[in-house]
Amino acid sequence: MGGFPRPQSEIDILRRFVRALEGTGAQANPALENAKGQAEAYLARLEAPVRIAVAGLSRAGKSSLVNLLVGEAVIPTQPRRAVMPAVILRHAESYRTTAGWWDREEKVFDRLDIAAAMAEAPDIVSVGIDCEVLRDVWLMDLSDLEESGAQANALFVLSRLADMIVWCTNAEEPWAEEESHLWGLVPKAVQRRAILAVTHADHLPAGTLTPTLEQLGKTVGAAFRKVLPLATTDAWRALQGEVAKPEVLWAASGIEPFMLAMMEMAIDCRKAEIERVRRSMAQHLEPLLDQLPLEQAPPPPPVPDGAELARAPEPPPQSAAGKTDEAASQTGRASPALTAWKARMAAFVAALHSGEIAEDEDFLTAAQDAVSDFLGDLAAIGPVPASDAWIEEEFQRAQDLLILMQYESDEAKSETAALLLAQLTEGLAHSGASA
Ligand SMILES: Nc1nc2c(ncn2[C@@H]2O[C@H](COP(=O)(O)OP(=O)(O)OP(=O)(O)O)[C@@H](O)[C@H]2O)c(=O)[nH]1
Ligand SMILES: [Mg+2]
Repeated sequence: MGGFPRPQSEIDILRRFVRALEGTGAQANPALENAKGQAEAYLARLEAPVRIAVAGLSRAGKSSLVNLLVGEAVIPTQPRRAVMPAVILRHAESYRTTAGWWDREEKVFDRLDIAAAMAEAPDIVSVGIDCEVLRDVWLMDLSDLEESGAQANALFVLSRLADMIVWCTNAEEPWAEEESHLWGLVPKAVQRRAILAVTHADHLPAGTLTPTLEQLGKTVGAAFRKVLPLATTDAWRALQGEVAKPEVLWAASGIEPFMLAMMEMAIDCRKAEIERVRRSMAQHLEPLLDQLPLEQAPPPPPVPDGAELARAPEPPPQSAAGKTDEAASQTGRASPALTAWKARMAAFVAALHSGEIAEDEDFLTAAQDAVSDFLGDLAAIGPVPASDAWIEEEFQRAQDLLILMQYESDEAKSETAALLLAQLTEGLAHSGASA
């Protein structure tokens, strides 16, 4: 599997870069000030753990799996009456539970106390525990995805926080109809990195596990990197030494191949993120290093492939609103982002004409897909100049809005969504983006 990648040299370069900028009159130079903000954002990305969402139908075994992975019964697994917001497990030196909201300050308890946090009716709960694995990954237990009252919140967490997903399906009724529907709501960017955990494998009668897995492989296997059986409660009992031969039960539980696959995928996520940051550093920060009176010259950022270096230098930052179509056309060609978005919009319009999009809900879903697919296109286009950073932010915001709109009783959802798409199109066309 290899160790979890730690891009220490990039982190050192960025820290020195930020320190050097703090000590100069960089504030007077908008390009340097901008670069400092970008270096800080890169640092945050390089130092952040990979965020793994654990989702699935109610009682599928999500919390049991998360508890097993940290080796501690942190999240309750009894049936409950109240809906449960997303619970994020992350590393902390000592126990700490936080009730969080999207729009107000969080409330912190200096102990492990999910019940106390829940009593505050938060949008999200975060639990800090001193567990080694959480230094590299966050585990996010998403409950009640199928509950209308909690779904928007869970999808919001998925779209804003998750890097990858473990979907739990119960082996006794694998991939129920409702799961297909819920899976369809998961943002595409998250769906791309997914493992299917087939829980309660120990409940299947002898001889039925293999055909169940084969069937799942045929039907939904293509959507997942791996489809792996799990007997989570057996692994838990083995871990607690509650059985005569814990090692035998542990080995049969499937937890080791699962952990391996999960960490391999997390490592892939981390490597891809490091690569993106490296390319951006080479493109945006390297030219600025010369301008800095660094006491100790940092080594140049790692050089990616030749194509990246051959790119034109970043144009000076300019406001997105100030440019005209004319200005954009003066660049000689449409930006890759605009081209990608136009293609998405053309497909959207074609679906409208063909009658594929017939209802309000279809329109909204298609609009969400267009925006989410475009965000994927943007990621594939690669690093963008700092002046184009607004594109991703703007489309992320639009994605959030479209997700939340599903749960509003707005009569004119399609019109609102159409207006939003039009605004995005106009923004891109008029910006003269070079990305
Ligand atoms: N036999 C068996 N029981 C399991 C397994 N995984 C979970 N369970 C049991 O299934 C029940 C539900 O598990 P949870 O972990 O609470 O499931 P959840 O998906 O978090 O449920 P909600 O939060 O209520 O949606 C509990 O009684 C667990 O002990 C498994 O692999 N095998
Ligand atoms: Mg649970």
